[in-house]
Amino acid sequence: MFEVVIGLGANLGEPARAFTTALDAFAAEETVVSVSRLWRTRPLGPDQPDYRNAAALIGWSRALSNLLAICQDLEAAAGRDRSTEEHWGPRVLDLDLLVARDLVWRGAGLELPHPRFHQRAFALVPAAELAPGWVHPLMGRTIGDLAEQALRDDPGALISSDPFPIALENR
Ligand code: A4P
Ligand code: MG
Repeated sequence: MFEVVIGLGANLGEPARAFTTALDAFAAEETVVSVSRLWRTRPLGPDQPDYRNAAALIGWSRALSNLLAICQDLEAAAGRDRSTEEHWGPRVLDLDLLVARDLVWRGAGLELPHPRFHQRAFALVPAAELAPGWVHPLMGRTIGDLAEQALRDDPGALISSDPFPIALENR
């Protein structure tokens, strides 16, 4: 059983609804252990609307490549088309596998921890709500620590947060 923190991001359409649909799909397959607050975050990349970001801790008993494939199917179902997308540009749904406890994996289509996870407040802060004491296996520091550092380095990265707005089934 893998314990995986998934990062959810979106800045087009209805992010909270897209997140809930994705989390319900995960819950139908395996266990969604916990979900972070829903954060409003300053966009990183080209000029674009503010993002909503959140994180979910999931227990996953199958291959992680299978979880990534499900994430990509959910992104496509939400209307995402990678072929027309700008690098780091606006999107209806982005699901990233951020970290799977102490697993280090460097495959062609999947890297864990996510290669930019340790640098990004919009991923670290929601993840730190769920797994503050996990030690990032490449950085040797806890996710809580890395989140605090990212906020010190870029205090304006996170704008505000609300409780996750929509009740999820089976969690
Ligand atoms: N891939 C490898 N490892 C992973 C992993 N651990 N999780 C591969 C997910 N995917 C992984 O990703 C590109 C490829 O990475 C995939 O084919 C997959 O096999 P993608 O989702 O197609 O493209 P992307 O998400 O645009 O790429 P990238 O560079 O990962 O973007 P990021 O780093 O996710 O950044 N600002 C705010 N405030 N909040 C955001 O959420 N997100 C981005 C996108 C930019 N600015 C943002 C936010
Ligand atoms: Mg992505």
